[in-house]
Amino acid sequence: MPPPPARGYECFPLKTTTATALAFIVGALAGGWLAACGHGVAPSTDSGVSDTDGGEPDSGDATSADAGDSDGGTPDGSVPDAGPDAGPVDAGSSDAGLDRDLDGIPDELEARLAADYLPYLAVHPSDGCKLGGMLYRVRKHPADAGLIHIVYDHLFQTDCGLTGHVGDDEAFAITVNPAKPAPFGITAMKAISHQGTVCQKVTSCGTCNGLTACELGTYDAGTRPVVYSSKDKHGSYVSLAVCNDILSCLDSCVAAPPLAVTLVNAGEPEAHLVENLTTQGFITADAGWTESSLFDFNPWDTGTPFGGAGVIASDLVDPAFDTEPCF
Ligand SMILES: [Ca+2]
Ligand SMILES: [Ca+2]
Ligand SMILES: [Ca+2]
Repeated sequence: MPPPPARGYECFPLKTTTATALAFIVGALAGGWLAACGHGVAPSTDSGVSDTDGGEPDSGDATSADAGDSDGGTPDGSVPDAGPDAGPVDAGSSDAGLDRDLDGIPDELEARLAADYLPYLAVHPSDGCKLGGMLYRVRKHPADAGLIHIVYDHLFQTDCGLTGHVGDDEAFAITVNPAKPAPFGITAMKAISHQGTVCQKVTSCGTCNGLTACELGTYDAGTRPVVYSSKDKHGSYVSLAVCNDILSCLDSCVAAPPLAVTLVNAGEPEAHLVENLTTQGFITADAGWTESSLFDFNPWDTGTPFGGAGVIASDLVDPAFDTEPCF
C-alpha cells in the first residue's frame, strides 16, 4: 500500500499562462539572471505567487502563500518597504518579475525555487503538535552566486516534547543548482537540531567536499532528499541514524510521507517581504492557530523570540546554516 500522495508536491500544477510566463521572463531578464536559472525551474510549476485564476483558491495558493508586504503601509524605519501591500496571501499577477527584496532574484522565481526544491519533510506521524508552516529566505549562495541558498524555518505553534513551549522555530538549509531540476538540483543540505544546547546535532549531506550523499525518500510525487523532524520536539536532521534517543537527547525520527506546508518568503534583512505573519495569512485562526502570543508576529524582529522558542530573524541570517556550494 503506497503512502498517501505528497500534497506538498502535487500542489504545483502546470498552470502558467502566457501572461504570467511573459511577465516572469521579462522580470528575470531585467534582473540579468535568467541564464543562471536554466530550464529546471522556469516553466514547470505555478509558484502560487502569480494567481491568474481571478482569486479562486487553488492548490498552489493553499501551500505557497506569497509573502507580499503586509505591514499595512506603516513606515519601516531604515528598512526599505518591499513594495505595495499585496493582501494577505496572493500578490496577484502584477507582481510577477518584481524583485521587492532587492536581492537580484525575481520574487516569483524565489517562490518557485523554494517550492520546487523543498526537501521531503518527514514529520513523525505520531507528532502531537504538527500545526505549522514554513518561512523561507532565498538568495544567491554567499559562496557562489551561480547557486542558490535557501534557509527554511519550520515554525510550529508548539513544541510539545520534553520541556515543551509555545512556538517553535526549527531551521535547515539547502544549496540549489537551479540548472538541475529537483532532486538533483538539491546539491547540499544542512540541519541543526537543538541549536546552542548540549543536545545540538549538526547533520549535513551533499555532492561535494566529502559530504555524505543525502538520504532520499520516494513517494507518489517523486524522489527527493529528506529532512527528518523529531517527534514533538521538531529537531531537524538530514540523517535518520543521528536522530535517536541515545545520540540526540531522546529525539525520535522516522521516514514518513512528506508533510505539506504553507510557504512564505521572508525577504531579505534589508528589504522585508513580510513583517506580520498574521495579516500575511500564515499564522491565523482560520489556519487553526490559537496561541495569541504568536499572532501579529514580525519574523524580522531581532529582539523578540517566537514564543518560548528562538529568534526567527536570527535563523534567517545565521551563517551556521550556510551550506556547501555544491554544483
Ligand atoms: Ca528577490
Ligand atoms: Ca530573497
Ligand atoms: Ca523544538
